[in-house]
Amino acid sequence: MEEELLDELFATILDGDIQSAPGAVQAALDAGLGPQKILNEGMIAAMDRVGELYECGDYYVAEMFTSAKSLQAALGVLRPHLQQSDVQAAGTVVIGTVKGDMHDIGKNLVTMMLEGAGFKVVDLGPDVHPSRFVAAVQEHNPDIVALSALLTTTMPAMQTTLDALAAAGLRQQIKVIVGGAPVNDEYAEHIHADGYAPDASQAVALAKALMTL
Ligand code: B1M
Repeated sequence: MEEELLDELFATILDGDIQSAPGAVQAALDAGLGPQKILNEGMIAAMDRVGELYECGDYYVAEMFTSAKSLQAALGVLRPHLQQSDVQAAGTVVIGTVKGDMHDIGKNLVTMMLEGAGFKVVDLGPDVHPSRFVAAVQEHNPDIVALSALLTTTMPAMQTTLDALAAAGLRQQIKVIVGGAPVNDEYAEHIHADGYAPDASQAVALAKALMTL
């Protein structure tokens, strides 16, 4: 039964079925499946499959796009279940996907989980120029800046963003954390970021840990 519901959700996302994806999440929730299981096994697993199909030429950008839309529609239903509402404001985070990179689903998930953990999050969206990160730090005085990148070609924009923050004299007052599929610990160290998180829940754990330093 659980497997069937997860398979159904997986299929709605794989097929880019924007109409049915929210209902498939609701059905899984109604059957008592945990939100984290629904997210990981029904939704993120489907997007990974979409990536594989794109890589081998079975899917084009259009299919990737409708799958992304259906995942976003499904997330709308899951969002309140991923968030715990009874937590204190834990700090302020400015988040964005770096310049040149339009992928925002992972970043949106990180935002959602940080908000759920009580952080105030200023979400700058995708394709954020380093100067916009600088302006946002000046305006919002955050504790943490979180950078997302999904393309190997946009990873260097993380470095450029860190350089821009340093040039503006802001680097010492914030912690910068990075994430996204091609990013890893080694890269974070290489660009002198303050931390790397492989997924949204570890991004929350990292942000919380940095707040205690
Ligand atoms: Co794109 N795309 N895409 N795409 N796309 C990838 C990333 C790719 C791996 C597909 C593939 O070839 N297998 C590939 C990149 C290859 C590479 O660089 N090595 C790729 C490509 C090539 C492209 C284009 C260049 C295609 C083209 O036009 N020829 C183009 C680039 C556009 C641009 O950005 N300039 C492009 C476009 C698109 C769409 C617009 C169609 C769409 C994005 C829609 C959107 O985001 N609104 C899209 C999609 C959907 C994907 C895949 C299929 C799925 C990405 C996703 O949403 N995953 C992706 C393949 C894949 O990743 N399996 C692919 C689900 C999401 C929950 O996971 O984003 O990894 P993820 O986020 C995770 C973690 O990474 C982490 O936590 C999240 C939750 O656990 N995390 C953070 C993310 N950010 C974090 C920040 C943090 C911490 C953790 O801060 C501290």
